[in-house]
Amino acid sequence: MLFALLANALRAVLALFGLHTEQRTLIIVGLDNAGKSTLLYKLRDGQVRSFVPTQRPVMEEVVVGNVTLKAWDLGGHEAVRTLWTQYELAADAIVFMIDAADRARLKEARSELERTVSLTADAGVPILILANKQDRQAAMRSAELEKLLDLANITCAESPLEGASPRVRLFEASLVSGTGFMEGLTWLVSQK
Ligand code: G3D
Ligand code: MG
Repeated sequence: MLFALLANALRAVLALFGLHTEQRTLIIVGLDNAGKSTLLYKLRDGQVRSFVPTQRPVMEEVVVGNVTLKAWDLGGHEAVRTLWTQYELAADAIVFMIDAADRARLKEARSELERTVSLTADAGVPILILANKQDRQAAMRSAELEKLLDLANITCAESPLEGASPRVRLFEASLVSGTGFMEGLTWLVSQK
């Protein structure tokens, strides 16, 4: 019930995002297991599902109104890196998902984030970092994550003018308990 309500609200946010254009593309990237597929299908039909890892495709696509959502697993897939680079460059907005409870892979996530931020700097694509799985006790909160991800440094070359919104922002979220991602996505789609 809660998921259905949230999914409806999120779809309304996406509808606003695609309101004045024929087509907008939102890319969801991050390491595998961060929660991208969960977000994708939650947006599509308001349900949280389980996924069998061996059936996990490299790229998944869902269309909500005028907005196409594409999810990519980053890391490891060197062979398809050129392809997802093209998608990131063509995106209107990017969600970078992190499993906030997975300290062991934070360094790997950081290097993918750094690559994504620098790749999209010229195009000025807004990036929402979703620090997912905040329902888990081990989850790192935003202050710690921003420090460990070295967010200030990653984005230092593009400090916004005073009062302007930064291009990259981190929000705490839990897809399981339904917190945070609504605020994050609302911020993201209001950037362009
Ligand atoms: P991916 O598409 O980024 O690889 P998935 O990630 O969406 O397949 O999610 C990976 C696992 O994390 C799934 O568990 C999913 O249910 C779980 N997950 C997603 N969001 C949250 C969250 O907010 N909190 C918690 N605790 N778990 C979450 P399984 O067990 O199906 O592998
Ligand atoms: Mg997936």
